Amino acid sequence: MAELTSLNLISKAADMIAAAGLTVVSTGAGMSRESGVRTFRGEDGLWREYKAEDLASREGIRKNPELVWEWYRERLKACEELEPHAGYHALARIQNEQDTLPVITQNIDGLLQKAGIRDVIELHGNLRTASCMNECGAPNVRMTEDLFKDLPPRCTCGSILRPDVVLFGEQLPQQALKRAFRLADSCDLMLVIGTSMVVYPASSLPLIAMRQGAQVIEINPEETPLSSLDGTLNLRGTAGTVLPEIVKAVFG
Ligand code: BJW
Ligand code: ZN
Repeated sequence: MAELTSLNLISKAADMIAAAGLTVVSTGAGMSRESGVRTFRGEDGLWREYKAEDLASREGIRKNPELVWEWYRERLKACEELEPHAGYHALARIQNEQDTLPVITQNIDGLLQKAGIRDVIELHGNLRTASCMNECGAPNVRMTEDLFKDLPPRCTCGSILRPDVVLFGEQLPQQALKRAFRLADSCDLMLVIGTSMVVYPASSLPLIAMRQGAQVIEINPEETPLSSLDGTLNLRGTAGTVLPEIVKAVFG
């Protein structure tokens, strides 16, 4: 019976995707879990070992730049070695079949792009470049192995470099954020995949979508603050299993 229910939910989600004019995807760390990227919160989350404010804040970098850079070095190395899982390929298929499928992401791991997905809107930056903590105007530096020879890496002006990711208390890249808000405000359907929905402003996107009448599908093995809202279709499973099932139901 449980299986039947979940099959019905998949076929409902498939119908919604097939019928929607503009579908927008919003992903969080859980999207990459099955590729081997650790999430932040939850059972094996990164914040269990490290305090968020010690690593993902300007103050953290200033206080302990070596620790923060060690952490980003490990994560960069992991991201370079990892491959997108079946859920990523399923998203790429939807995008190819439907032509338009903007994907808003809080992730910095580059796996969407690695899966060939176009039109990725990175809300929390990326691991491709680093820049001067003191914003001296020197150009951004590519994050290659060379950068990690002597930690912490420094700008030509002598200040510490920081990865071009969005730390707590920092503004998100304004163009990306504007586009994400516009998409939330104009989409017919939003797929929200693998985010705990606790970090603002990304967490407000499905609420904006709902408020203007869009439908919302959540794909997450755990409940989030979004799950209990009227109008959310909850698919309790992992991105790597649920997305391929949906794609099979829509396109065969
Ligand atoms: C699976 C799965 C599988 C597992 N398949 N799913 C008080 C109240 C409200 C807001 C604030 C407040 N005080 C401060 C704020 C603002 C703050 C904020 O929201 N804080 C909250 C924590 C309270 N936000 C900011 O500061 C943002 N800037 C901003 O708002 O500017 C204006 C402003 C400034 C100052 C004051 C007020 C406003 C910036 C946020 C930057 C976040 N940065 C990080 C680090 C990025 C770089 C890096 O990666 O190193 O972004 S923190 C971290 O959390 C990272 C993530 O992108 C982000 C979100 O996490 P996510 O993706 O949701 O992951 P998890 O781990 O939380 O959840 C994983 C989910 O996956 C779970 O639900 C699992 O169940 C699920 N899952 N396996 C599908 N296989
Ligand atoms: Zn500098």
